[in-house]
Amino acid sequence: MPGRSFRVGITCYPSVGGSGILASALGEELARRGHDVHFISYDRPFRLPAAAPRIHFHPVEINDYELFKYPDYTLPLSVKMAEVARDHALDLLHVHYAVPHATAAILARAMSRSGQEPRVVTTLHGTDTTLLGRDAGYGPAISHALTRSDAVTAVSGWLRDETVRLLKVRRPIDVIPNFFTPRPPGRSRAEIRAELGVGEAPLVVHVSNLRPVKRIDLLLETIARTLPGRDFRLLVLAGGDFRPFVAQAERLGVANRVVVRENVFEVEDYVAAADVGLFTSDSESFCLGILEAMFLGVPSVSTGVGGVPEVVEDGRTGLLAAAGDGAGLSAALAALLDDPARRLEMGKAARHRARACFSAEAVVPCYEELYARVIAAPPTPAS
Ligand code: GMT
Repeated sequence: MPGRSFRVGITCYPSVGGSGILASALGEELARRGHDVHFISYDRPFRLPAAAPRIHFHPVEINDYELFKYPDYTLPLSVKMAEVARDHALDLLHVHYAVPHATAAILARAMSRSGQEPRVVTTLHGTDTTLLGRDAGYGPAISHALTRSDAVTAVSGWLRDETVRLLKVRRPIDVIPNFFTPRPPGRSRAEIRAELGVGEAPLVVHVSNLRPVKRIDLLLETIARTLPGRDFRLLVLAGGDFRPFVAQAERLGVANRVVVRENVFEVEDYVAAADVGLFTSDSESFCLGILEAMFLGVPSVSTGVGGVPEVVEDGRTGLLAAAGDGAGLSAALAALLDDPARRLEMGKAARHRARACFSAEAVVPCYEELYARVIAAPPTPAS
């Protein structure tokens, strides 16, 4: 590892979600490069290995006092952050997803002894700005935490610009894109396809938490539009409950073409068994699902919303359609399903772009440089 090693506290949502996945991957990569990494959260991030050198986990205990109608997480989190920062001489707290993590980190820094304050790095992932930033009950607190962070990063240029536009934040925001490191394959393509019972039919894959912004209604509509005259299956790798969508799938007559797997750990094995990705979101700051598919040589058809055009080069490493455009998505999907040679060529270009621009080797040094920069500077004043 070039340069010095850092002692980093990482806070993220530990359950299924792009920001938690990215934060866990970053922690793993930092530890691999010799840094000491301390995860501070209410649960161990689900993708984090059970035991790994230089990775530590500090759970935040939450007391459900009778007096509280709503249990509070921000204060116990900030106290734990300050405690871990003191006991392990952390150089910095790197929080993923601003709410409430950035506010808790600012408070932890303020509670630390003068001269021993950890620096605060906040990484914005999307809905912390695009959804909560618009909420009058959160917006001012988010702006405050961003202004008082020692550095702020966004996962795409689009998200940086949206943050400035929505929150009127007047401070530099570094763009550091997401990265992905595929785990070594566990089961072969043939084994996965046998498990799914899809035979030799082309397989379209969708990976998401199924929140409303992902537009699962549009996903199913796109499948229904594309099916006539074609034989293929849709695999939904769901980080959420698919049951609310079953009725629509039946109404559209596509239920027998859809296979669902919820909360799978071996995402890579399933994605590698697919031929095309399909993503229909109304908003996406980056879309980690597209990147996972690209790394596995699977080109995607997607709405070209938010930061997605920074990930996918339309026509070369995937195909983009307008937001909400079922006909456009279906035409693009049909074009790839009907042309296996184009699909393969696009998949190869996608994998090449993913490795060149969005690998750990390309991206993690940007965080290391940022850490060195913020540690060399004095902490940002609290007010
Ligand atoms: O997609 C979600 O709703 C989850 C959310 C999160 O913070 O976990 O995802 C956001 O962060 C991901 C990782 O940076 C990005 O890949 C997603 O595009 C982004 N989601 C949205 O902007 C809707």
